[in-house]
Amino acid sequence: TASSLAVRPSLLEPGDKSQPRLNDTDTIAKEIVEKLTYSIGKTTGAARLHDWLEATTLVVRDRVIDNWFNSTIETRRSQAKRVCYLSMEFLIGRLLRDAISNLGLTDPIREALARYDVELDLVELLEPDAALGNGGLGRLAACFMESMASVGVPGYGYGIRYVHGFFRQEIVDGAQVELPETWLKHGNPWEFERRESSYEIGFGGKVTSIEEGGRTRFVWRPAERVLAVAYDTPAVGWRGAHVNTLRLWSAQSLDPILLDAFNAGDHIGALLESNKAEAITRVLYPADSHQAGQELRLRQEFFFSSASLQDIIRHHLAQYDDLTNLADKVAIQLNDTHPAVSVAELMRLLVDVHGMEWDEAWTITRATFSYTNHTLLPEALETWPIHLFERLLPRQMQIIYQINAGVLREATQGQGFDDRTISAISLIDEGNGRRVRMGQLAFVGSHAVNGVSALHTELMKQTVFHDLHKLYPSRIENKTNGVTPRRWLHQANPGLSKLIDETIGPGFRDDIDEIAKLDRHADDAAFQERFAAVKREAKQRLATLVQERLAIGLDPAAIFDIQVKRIHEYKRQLLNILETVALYEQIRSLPHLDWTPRVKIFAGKAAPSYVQAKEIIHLAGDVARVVNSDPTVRGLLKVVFLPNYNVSLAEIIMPAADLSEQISTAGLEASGTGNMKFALNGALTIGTLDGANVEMLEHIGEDNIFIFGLKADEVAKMRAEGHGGQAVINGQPLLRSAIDSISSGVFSQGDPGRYANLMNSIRDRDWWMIAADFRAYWDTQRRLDVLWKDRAAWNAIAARNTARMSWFSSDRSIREYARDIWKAGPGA
Ligand code: B1N
Repeated sequence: TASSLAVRPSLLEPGDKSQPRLNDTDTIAKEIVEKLTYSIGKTTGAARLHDWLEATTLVVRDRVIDNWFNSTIETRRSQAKRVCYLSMEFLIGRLLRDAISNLGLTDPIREALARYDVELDLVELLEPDAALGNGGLGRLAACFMESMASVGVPGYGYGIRYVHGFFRQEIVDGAQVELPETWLKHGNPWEFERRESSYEIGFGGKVTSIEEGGRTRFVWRPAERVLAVAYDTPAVGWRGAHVNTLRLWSAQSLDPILLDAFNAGDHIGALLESNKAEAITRVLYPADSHQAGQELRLRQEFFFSSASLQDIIRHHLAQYDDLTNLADKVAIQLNDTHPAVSVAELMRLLVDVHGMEWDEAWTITRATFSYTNHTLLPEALETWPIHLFERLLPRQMQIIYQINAGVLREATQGQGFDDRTISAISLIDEGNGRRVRMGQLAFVGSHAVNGVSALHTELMKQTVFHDLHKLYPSRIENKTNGVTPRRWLHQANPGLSKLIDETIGPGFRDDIDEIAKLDRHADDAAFQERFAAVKREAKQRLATLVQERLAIGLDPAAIFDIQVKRIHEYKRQLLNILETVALYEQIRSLPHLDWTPRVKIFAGKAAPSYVQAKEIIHLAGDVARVVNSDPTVRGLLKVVFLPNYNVSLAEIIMPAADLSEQISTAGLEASGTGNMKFALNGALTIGTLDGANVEMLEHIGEDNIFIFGLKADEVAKMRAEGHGGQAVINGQPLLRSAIDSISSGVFSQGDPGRYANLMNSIRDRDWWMIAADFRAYWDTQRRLDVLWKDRAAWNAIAARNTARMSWFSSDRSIREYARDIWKAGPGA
């Protein structure tokens, strides 16, 4: 049984830790050369840049490992509660700079490499991005890992080690092309395979029952079994004080080859089984806010959920030899419903495998789990056809029925709910060909359910979880998202960090709330100039990148107006493009006016099967080509679509923005986190009252953020009343002309029908309120044009944005989760 296992994963005894290392330049230089020589087999003369990267990484890694052991030993010794963050996605990006910076090694490493004429910045650029996520949800998980380590919460991330992360985007003839990402091609020095931590994961088969001492025991005999093997990556917190573990599961076949088939000469057939097993962790599904309904996706979800739970239970038993105190020692956070099958699987492990009574297991399960909802979009809410679920996970399906019976009993007997309410609460959707509702499962299996911004949490109560909220009125709470200031300020924007150091002292690096002291300097002319100089340097860096990659010249004196995020209709890149076209036409017809020069920058990936999103990318590129090559706009307007948006590109873009576009249809963006990164780096926000924008308005103040457009309740009302776009368009010549130009092929010569569907969708249903919000958006942009001319006023607002964003640190988010939901971490 698990408790008799001799292996205690990653737990060392206190005597095993090594001596602290010296961090002076001489020591570091010596160690780098040693690694180069003995681990890589190169002389300093023969070493290429990638060899220096590897040697440097190994030297940094040694120091990370020292701290990692200390953290692990301390958590075990103090019997501290562990937080397990189960997430299908961790959008990490590069790790070297993060580790160097958090360990305070930037100067000695830079100097040590310089002795060999090697530039640290160039070395860092060679590291591939770990892109094991789609967008905000995955990046949030990565920020949370860093913040848990920085705040001192014993955190364990659990996820999937995808061989191919998020696809690489190329633009070919204006259209998005998806290419496989091969981040592991040259190995990954940050991960450690833990062969001793592997678990069998079953699929399919049959459930039998046996009578045992007056009790029915269910036994699941899966038809297929796959091995989950752990790979651990350390997550270093600020100043390296605490290092947590990200444990990612890789699928392996239990019998890599079928020997019979192999010996019979069927070499291909012999390998089929292993291919099928390993397919589970081959590739990340590239759909953001959209359910991927494939069987393989459900396999992925169960695979990593079951492996993580088996690991958590084994670890717990090794330390406490008792499962009744599981919820006191472990908190498990479900990052959206992707790991929601965990609720059924933990019940199975407790009841079927460890012999616990159902009621006790259910109490422990609820006390252990909590669930974060990240979207209200109906097309993103996960449901699985019963027949598929049952075929793949027959015992978990039985358990879900049993859980459902208990919940519905509570609702009818306890509360006297009517039939409509009961069917809304049920874990089984009887309406659409019988499906399991993963949101309901996660909700009932958790003691706390949270939304990711105040508005989103309120809307959750009113919409998706309206009826469950009536049954469990104290379960839903809000935890507004945050971003880590280490990556998104200190590392991404060293120029600004240095200016802040020099203005208010370095205290903000340990306590981000100190950044509020900048507020006093926002109206100081000398400070404004320095703030603007930092911004200009960042803009110049981005301009250089755009010149190199796209051969488009940008003038850093123009407003850098940036919208970067996944391409989605509700995020309304199309509204931005229409305003761009309208502006273009106005500049051409009224050339004598004093136009404010602007650069419109777009980046983001479309899900491969999302037709409209791909058309929007195509349109952005088409508009860019026409505008940029039109001499009559005289550089007053430039349009750029930067391919392959990822974490590393974001680190260059965030510091370079003057204006941040957060213009989703109100009520649809759960939170947003790019909005926070931009504002922290001194961009002004033009945005709707949506997601965390609402709270940004409260913190930054209404004079320092540019809010426009319909509010969430107005959108809902207009949709219900059957709003259409044509009437609005008829009353707005600028919008009408922009739509007509696009429709008539001005931007797609030779293919005038290219954007017919996109434009007709605005004329007809205007589901995303693009026509409805156009006028307010246009007017707000023109107000910003005027403001730009008053450089002092603009710079003061920009500085106040930086000064007032500390609440949006993911440290604050994590402290709230730790205090209110997990009851873990320092002080718990
Ligand atoms: O999660 C982010 C929020 O800041 C964003 O507003 C929200 O859109 C994003 C299915 C999702 N919601 N749902 C997803 C991702 C992958 C997938 O397969 C849904 N992503 C979000 C962090 O809270």
